[in-house]
Amino acid sequence: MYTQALDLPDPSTSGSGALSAVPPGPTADEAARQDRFDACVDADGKIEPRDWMPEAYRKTLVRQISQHAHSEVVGMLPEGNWISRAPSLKRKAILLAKVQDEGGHGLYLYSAAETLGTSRDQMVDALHSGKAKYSSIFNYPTLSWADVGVIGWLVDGAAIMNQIPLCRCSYGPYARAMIRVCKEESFHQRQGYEALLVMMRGTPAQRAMVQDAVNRWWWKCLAMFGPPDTDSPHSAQGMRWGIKRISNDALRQKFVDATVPQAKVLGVTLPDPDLKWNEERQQHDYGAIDWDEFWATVNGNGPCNKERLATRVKAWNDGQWVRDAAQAHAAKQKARAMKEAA
Ligand code: FAQ
Repeated sequence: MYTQALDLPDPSTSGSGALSAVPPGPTADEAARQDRFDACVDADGKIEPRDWMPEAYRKTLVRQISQHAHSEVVGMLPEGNWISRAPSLKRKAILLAKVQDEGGHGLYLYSAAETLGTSRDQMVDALHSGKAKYSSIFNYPTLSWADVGVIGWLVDGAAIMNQIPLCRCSYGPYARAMIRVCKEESFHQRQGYEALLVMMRGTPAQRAMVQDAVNRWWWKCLAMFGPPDTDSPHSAQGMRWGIKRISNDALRQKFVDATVPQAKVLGVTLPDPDLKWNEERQQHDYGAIDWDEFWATVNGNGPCNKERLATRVKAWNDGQWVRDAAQAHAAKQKARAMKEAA
């Protein structure tokens, strides 16, 4: 009855529907495809849409790229709020161009994600139903004109720091989209910094407005890089696959080190009493980030989450007639072309 014998019949091969205790190993073909994929990633090559890739790699990319696309699209809202109140025609033209660029980034990124087999409609549905994430940073209000400058300087600055390494991402369409995105983000960062320099040369009230905006945005920008490496479930695998090139904490540190001298030139104080140069590390030390607040915001309970999502859903519903008209036009053209070809 109780036996250690090795000659019992294998239930996976004997009898229909029998379960195997051990899942079948990869076939020789599957193993060879995996080896080719690993070798390409190890050699810093590019994986293209028609190449074989592990399902988990595909899933990770769709998650990250679609979240990134949603961030660009939702990210139009906080600054869009100031287009009609820009202080001059020049600032209005710059802001309009910047906000349009962000919309364009969203579109490149949705297209990159579509090459992985997920449709734009599926991604938009996931955003509107609250299943898909977008960057925490866009759930805070823009209270004054200085917020627009600070978003350019700090939010776009943080975005560039995170996105430059993505130009070397192992997935070709994402990497190529990021090259153009980074060039445009660089203009965004400069226009924000320049707008703040002008305000800092202005009246005491303008200077106070800039400092207040910096105080409100600084910590949120540090959190934008994602949880500490020790609490980041996707980092190790993302780095192994060459999707992520630099860890969340390392990017955050680079951002702090790059921003401190810029704040000095601008004449603002970064709101962190623990921020100081560490001679030994040759980097700045900085204070503790409020991760409870970050997670509350990521999980839908930040100050503007509900408003942002409601605005996007309304814009989508209001635009239904445009999509219907475009589809009717395309169907008419197709029918005409078929008639002519017949
Ligand atoms: N907000 O294990 P990790 C911009 C989530 S574009 C919300 O570290 P991963 C341009 C993360 O998704 C800004 N959620 O994850 C602009 C994951 O959740 P899940 C957007 C966050 O993927 C400027 C969980 O936490 N940029 O600003 C955030 O390895 C001005 C665990 O995290 C991108 O999306 C966050 N901040 O690393 C537009 C860049 N951080 O999926 C308009 C591409 C983490 O398990 C105006 N994305 N989470 O449910 C990335 O580089 C990565 O996805 C990270 C996260 C670094 C964001």
